[in-house]
Amino acid sequence: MQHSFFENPELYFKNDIPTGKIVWKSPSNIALVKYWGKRPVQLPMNPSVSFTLNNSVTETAVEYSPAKKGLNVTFYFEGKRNVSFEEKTKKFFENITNIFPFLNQLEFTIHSKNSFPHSAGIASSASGMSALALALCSIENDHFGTLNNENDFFRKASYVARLGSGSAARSVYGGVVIWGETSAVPGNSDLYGIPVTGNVHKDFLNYHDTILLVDSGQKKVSSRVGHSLMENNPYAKTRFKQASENSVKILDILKSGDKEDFIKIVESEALTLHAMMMTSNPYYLLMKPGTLNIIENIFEFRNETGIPLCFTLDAGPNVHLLYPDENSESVNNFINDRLKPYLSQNGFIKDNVGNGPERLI
Ligand code: 2P0
Repeated sequence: MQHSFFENPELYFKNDIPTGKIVWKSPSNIALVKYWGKRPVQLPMNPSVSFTLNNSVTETAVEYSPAKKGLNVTFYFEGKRNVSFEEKTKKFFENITNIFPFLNQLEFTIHSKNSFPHSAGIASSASGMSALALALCSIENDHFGTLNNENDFFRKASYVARLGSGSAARSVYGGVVIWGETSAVPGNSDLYGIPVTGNVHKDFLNYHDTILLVDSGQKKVSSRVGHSLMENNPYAKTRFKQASENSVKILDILKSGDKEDFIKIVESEALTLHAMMMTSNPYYLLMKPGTLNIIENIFEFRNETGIPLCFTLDAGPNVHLLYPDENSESVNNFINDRLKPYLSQNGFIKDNVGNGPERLI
């Protein structure tokens, strides 16, 4: 599918300009194989594969009405006017008027809220941008009827979400999602994510992700800067090749249900992401002592019990614990008995693989 599918110059109101309200709830996701490094415009240097989460969601209400003085956005986050989100969203909308020409005819009031704390280290750009992209696709379909086919609807939502934030391309579907070209999966693309849940073993479809909040401080480095550091990272080429191979491997593993092989890829991906940050110029150390203490404890727990608990990391110090549903009691006890000293006052967030976004209004 080409860019032209997504850009339809006919999508503008020829007569009356409507008023309406659309609400979407969209989840965050956690990458098993990481996207780190991109090229213009928001295209990944390698494929990535993720679990969509269930409880960590953004709910976004988009109210639209005829514009008095051209495209305009007023943005409320958690009930308060947020000028920074407002400017970011307006700029984003201005950048995608070729995709949705009707944006120029509307003004927007947006109310958005997250189910998780702002600085929890959960990818709020993934849930936030996917909710927004879904709302824009709903405006298109409600008034032009051009996205009645469900595949077309979500594919376009993923394409648009990607332009807002790369990882958001993966949040428009539930279960397991791949974003980025690999010859191993027919139909996938750098332009949008596609769901691969139909080929996933049932044990992985109700996997748990408990997010341990080691540090709730500000991010040390933005995703934008993090991705750009890969442009001069001496190991970049090898890393992109490895991630492509790991994407193919993880899809096979997810299909077979092999937890030992799952652990090897997922933990290696997390550590490699951090290794990329450590070997960039300038270099960043995003783990905290608590992060390493938790990882050591996971290794010990796994050796002692044989329970296939593993970890992954985002570009920060918090630790995602991934484990099967049947081990949730043992892992809960492990967190309470051994990991509490390394957690910040926010503790942890219990989540699991979810079914994807939902339109509420
Ligand atoms: C991922 N991360 O695959 C990787 C792993 C964080 C670590 O994608 O610049 O917010 O908006 O495209 O998606 C975080 O970066 O970056 C991210 P942009 P994004 O989930």
